[in-house]
Amino acid sequence: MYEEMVTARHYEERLQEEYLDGKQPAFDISAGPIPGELHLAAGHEASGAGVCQHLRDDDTVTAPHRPHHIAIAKGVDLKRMTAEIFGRETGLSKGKGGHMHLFDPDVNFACSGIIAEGCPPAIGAGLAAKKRNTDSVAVAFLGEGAIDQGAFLESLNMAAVHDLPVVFVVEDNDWAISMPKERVTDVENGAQRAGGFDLPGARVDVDDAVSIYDAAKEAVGRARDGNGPTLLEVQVHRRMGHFMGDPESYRPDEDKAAAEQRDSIERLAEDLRAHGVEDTTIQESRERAHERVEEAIEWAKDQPEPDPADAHDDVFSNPPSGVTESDPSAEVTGGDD
Ligand SMILES: Cc1ncc(C[n+]2csc(CCOP(=O)(O)OP(=O)(O)O)c2C)c(N)n1
Ligand SMILES: [Mg+2]
Repeated sequence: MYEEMVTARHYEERLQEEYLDGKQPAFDISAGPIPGELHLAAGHEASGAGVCQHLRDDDTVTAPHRPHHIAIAKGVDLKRMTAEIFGRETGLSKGKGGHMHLFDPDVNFACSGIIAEGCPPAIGAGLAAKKRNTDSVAVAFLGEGAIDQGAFLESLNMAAVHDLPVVFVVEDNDWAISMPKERVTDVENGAQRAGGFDLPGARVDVDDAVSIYDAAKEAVGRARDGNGPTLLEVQVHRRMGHFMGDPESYRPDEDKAAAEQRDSIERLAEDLRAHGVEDTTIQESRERAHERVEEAIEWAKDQPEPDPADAHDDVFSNPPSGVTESDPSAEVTGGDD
């Protein structure tokens, strides 16, 4: 878990550097090697690592717009994921999805830029597992800012009514863009939502990977054993802006400083030391993680850009009339997608 968490943190720090390349001084969002928006998950690492430790490749995970730590923990190929973020042809979706639309069928991972939108596909995966009589489970991650979304609440209901092998994991980082949790919802503990659907709910109050691991073990075990869904809320923290370029002018300095104090990676390192793990072992783990990230980024930056002539390939399942897969320049005259 420690190595995975260091990988995820270093990944975000390196993407931050790459992202800013060429975008200054006027912050041109389309410039540089990573065009478009980028939501980094530094501070969320304990959640992905603690939960996904209990998952297999055949289990499904859906993540929100802040997905990298979860993708890494689920075992998504880091090189192809990085190529996707850099918009390269060898990316997971040939560079057409970008960082909010990572999709890897090899390990059943997907994410979406629409908040709470991972919940319905996760219950679909849970229903499929149940109908196929397998013991696969599905986990939907979402932010605390999404706990009043219809897609989430309807999914809780459906999962409960059909007793589906699904775990909902709410990552509470205290903020939804510039909106603190208490201004948008009356429940301090998002896991209370479970009560309305008569399913088990639990909250992990500290940014601690081991506590999240323990809570997720119970929840995933319950789903795998055929005992239905669980709602888990886990406390994480946001070390960076909502998206890259967010000046965070709405955020009190003390809040950011307090969040940084709650570093789950340092906490886990201390736990490891307390359990007799040598500093050199911890350091080697860090070095392996850093090397893996550097290798993925170097590889991705070397990959070819997609051919503009392929722009419409794989985009429409039923192309609008006038557009053929190989002739994107043709005039679009409407369609039924
Ligand atoms: C349905 C929907 N409404 C609004 C948005 C715009 N939006 C993007 S992220 C976000 C806040 C998400 O906050 P939270 O769920 O707490 O996740 P966090 O960013 O804190 O990880 C919003 C409102 C969206 N993507 N989808
Ligand atoms: Mg949030």
